[in-house]
Amino acid sequence: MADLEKAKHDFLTKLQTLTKEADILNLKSEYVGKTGIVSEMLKSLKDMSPDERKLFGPKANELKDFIHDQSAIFIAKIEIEEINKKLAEEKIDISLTDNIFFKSVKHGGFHPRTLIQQEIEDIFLSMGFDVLDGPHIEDEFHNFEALNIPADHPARDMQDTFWFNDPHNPEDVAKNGKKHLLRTHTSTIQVRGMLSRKPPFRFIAPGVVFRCERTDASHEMVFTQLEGMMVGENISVANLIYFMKTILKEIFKRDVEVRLRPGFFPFVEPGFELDIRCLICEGKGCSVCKQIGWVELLPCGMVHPNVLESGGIDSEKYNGFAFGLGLDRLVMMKYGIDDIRHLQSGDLRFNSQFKLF
Ligand code: FA5
Repeated sequence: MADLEKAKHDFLTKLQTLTKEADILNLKSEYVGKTGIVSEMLKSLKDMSPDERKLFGPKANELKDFIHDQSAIFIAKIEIEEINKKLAEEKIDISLTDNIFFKSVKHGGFHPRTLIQQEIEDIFLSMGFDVLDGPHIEDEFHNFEALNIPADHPARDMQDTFWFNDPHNPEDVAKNGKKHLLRTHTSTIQVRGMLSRKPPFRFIAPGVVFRCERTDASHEMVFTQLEGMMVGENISVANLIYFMKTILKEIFKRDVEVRLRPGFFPFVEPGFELDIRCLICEGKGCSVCKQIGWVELLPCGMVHPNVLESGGIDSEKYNGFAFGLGLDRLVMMKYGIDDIRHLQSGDLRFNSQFKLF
């Protein structure tokens, strides 16, 4: 029994001096490993008398368990100390604005298109408009038919369309319904808006659109439009012009030269093209305005009765206006950006020139 007490005392004394997990494991093995001090004592049980064995056996096993437990406790202590040390070393004082962490972090900012879109949304929300969204993948009903552009109508060629493969087989079309495409304009949301509400209503709908076009300084294949629609009783061209002027005044915060000319879109009658005097070259002629000094920005018009009827609206009782703002071009005019492709470039040297959060 005295040997057991001594073994326990020696083990504890040595354990308290150790600071590494590997050393503790070695010590443990020295005592309770295959040929360890306590293990050897247990082996000697067989040579003892039954009375001695009864007394010594449980005590030796108790010591063995004690050594296992103490070793595990000391290893855990070392691990905790290591974690605490690491935490103390890596602690960042976030109240210090000029520490190394803050110096190395570059602050992000909003994309210029987001800035303008948010500004326009705020303007229209303050005038009682809702802001709607719609799917990028559309069918030909929402992109064309409901907008008074039936199949084989030449106006389908005005916007080069990315069609999905599924529809090319006429049997499929007959079975599955309308062909699918990437929406070519946000006017699809006019249809969705009309079908989901009752007049009077007014909404805008910003979003990405897709056209299979060659790109140049003012044309992208993926670009952004902002649709607007107002339907009610006795809405006039004067109302339309008021809202168009309001957007431009609020965005540019100064007078900009615009011209209104007749424009053809099957979904409006009469239809207009609102052009802005090119602010990149001040009208002298450049690659953005194709040397003509004007940029097509905001086509609009009075909603065609056929469109109202497709949207489930009584065209005898109600009328309205719609517009489809070229949001990227507005952003270009506002910030003097001379190539639309900068907007999608993801180049931080470009993006970081705009307002920070
Ligand atoms: C349309 O897309 C009509 N849905 C707009 C409309 C809505 C008219 C409601 C009447 C009533 P358009 O194809 O012209 O029209 O495009 C509208 C605007 O999007 C253009 O004036 C122009 O500013 C912008 N835009 C057109 N094509 C591109 C392009 N490839 N890249 C960048 N902007 C473009």
